[in-house]
Amino acid sequence: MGYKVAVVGATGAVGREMLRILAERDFPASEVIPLASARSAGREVSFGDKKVLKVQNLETFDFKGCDLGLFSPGASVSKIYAPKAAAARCVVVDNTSYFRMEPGIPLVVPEVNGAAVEKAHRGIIANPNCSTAQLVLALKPLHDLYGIKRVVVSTYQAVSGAGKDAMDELFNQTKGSFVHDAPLVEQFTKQIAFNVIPHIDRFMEDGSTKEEWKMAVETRKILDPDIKVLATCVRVPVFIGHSEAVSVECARPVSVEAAREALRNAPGVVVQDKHEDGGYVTPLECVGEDPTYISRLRRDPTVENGLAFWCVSDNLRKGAALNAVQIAEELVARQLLGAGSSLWKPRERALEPE
Ligand code: A2P
Ligand code: 11C
Repeated sequence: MGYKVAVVGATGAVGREMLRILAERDFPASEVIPLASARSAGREVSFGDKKVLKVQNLETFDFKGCDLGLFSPGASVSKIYAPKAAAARCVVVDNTSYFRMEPGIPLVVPEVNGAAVEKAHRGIIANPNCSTAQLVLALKPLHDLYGIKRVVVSTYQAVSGAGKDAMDELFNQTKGSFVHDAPLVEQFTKQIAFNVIPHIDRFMEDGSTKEEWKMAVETRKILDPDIKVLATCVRVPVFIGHSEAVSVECARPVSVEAAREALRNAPGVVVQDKHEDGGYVTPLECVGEDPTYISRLRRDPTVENGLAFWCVSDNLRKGAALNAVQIAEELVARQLLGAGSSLWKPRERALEPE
């Protein structure tokens, strides 16, 4: 039995990774259809090592007969096409921010709240922001152990989070600097090469940015509505791999050793934390890797019951494409994918308590 899978945004940084991961994990697909804008129709993209697929135009594509749509074409595009796909009974896993905070749309990191896929009455499941996905993976075992009350996190986010054009901008500015070219600034608000920019996504009324807001509200939706989160999100001149310096304040007394053990046993998490030169993970080392790496775990002595750590993950994988494919695998495991799926009995399911 195989599923017909559409990958929307297949020529983008995340879409290409979705194709790679579907092939790598041998997802039970009978057919994979890459979709992008009319600009890319007819272009070829790789699917695994051996296959090449022709990109089709999303605008004219009919989702009827598709079982699964993995979407990463930007929020304004998902807004229009994800509901169209779901109306054709194609379950959408959407990587954009558009549906995440809507009631009735599950926001899922399978290792943390996989069962939430059962509540996808509307046929759309949201994938969290990349910086949230790796954070909640690390927070979950600590929350189970000690009850997290408050999180303070500073991020160091790779340019690939902003897409393929942003990666080109870092490359061109870096290259250009050696021949004294004036930097072309289009994708970011300032030069990103040899710089850091404390601004991701648009500004909110309270002076925070939408990226910082997303980290707070998404963490609460996935993990616990009572956790307070203060985030400062910063773009750094790294191509792939988001890093986060995290401090948590817990309700109960903490032990660094017990926290380390809980993180070691947590799915999707790897602890690499030697107190010596190089005994920690940097973003360059996590590229192409699935886990979220934890290093520099220690007590935060400035608050009662405080812990601090460093957390790194491939933002295109766990932060986006891998998590989306894992959600699809969760649907398969729960027999929620395919024409006969009970996901398409909305009336009965809508009556179930949330
Ligand atoms: P295209 O390459 O045809 O523009 P990234 O996040 O790396 O910038 O990638 C965005 C992805 O979303 C690309 O695959 C891009 O396709 C796709 N995309 C952008 N706008 C549209 C649209 N209007 N319709 C379909 N796909 C789109
Ligand atoms: C970035 N985290 O690094 C963003 C990218 O809400 O899906 C993902 C934006 C989102 O720029």
